[in-house]
Amino acid sequence: MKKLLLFIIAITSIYSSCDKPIEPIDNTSSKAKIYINEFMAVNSKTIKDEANQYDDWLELYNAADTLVNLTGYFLSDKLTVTNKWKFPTITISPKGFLLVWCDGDTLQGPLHANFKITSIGEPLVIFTPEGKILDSLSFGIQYADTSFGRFPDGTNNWKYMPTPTPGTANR
Ligand SMILES: [Ca+2]
Ligand SMILES: [Ca+2]
Repeated sequence: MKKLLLFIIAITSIYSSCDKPIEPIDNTSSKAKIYINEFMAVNSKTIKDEANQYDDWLELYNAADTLVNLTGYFLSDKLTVTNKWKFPTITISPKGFLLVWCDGDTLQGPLHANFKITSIGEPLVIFTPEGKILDSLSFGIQYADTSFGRFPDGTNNWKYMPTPTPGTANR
């Protein structure tokens, strides 16, 4: 009986030590609060990428209080294609923003996706490495140099934004 009790105590302590987080990186799909927060499908004069081009872009927002590791996650413009563009090795800080160029110019830098955002509307999706949807939206017609975004950041309230804020809080 005593041996059994000791065994149970040993097992319990092993399990509880496994539960302790090693570092504050939250990349489990159930806990991660990463949102497609703002995007622009027709950029003619708003912001240039590293190659001096006015290209489509989207902004991600981490609504959580923990750093999130996006390595191995995917962005897609099709609900049926879970592995369209793979994020590079990258994290997004608590309450932080991340700008991804959607220009098809994958050789221009690590944050250039292999698809563009159509101005007539389509889905945009973040997939987990396991192919589960982390965030998605479907949008309608988009207008030049007006972004479409959540306000306040990370909420379900979407609006056209005549004053785009790529990489910073929406307004
Ligand atoms: Ca480009
Ligand atoms: Ca923004």
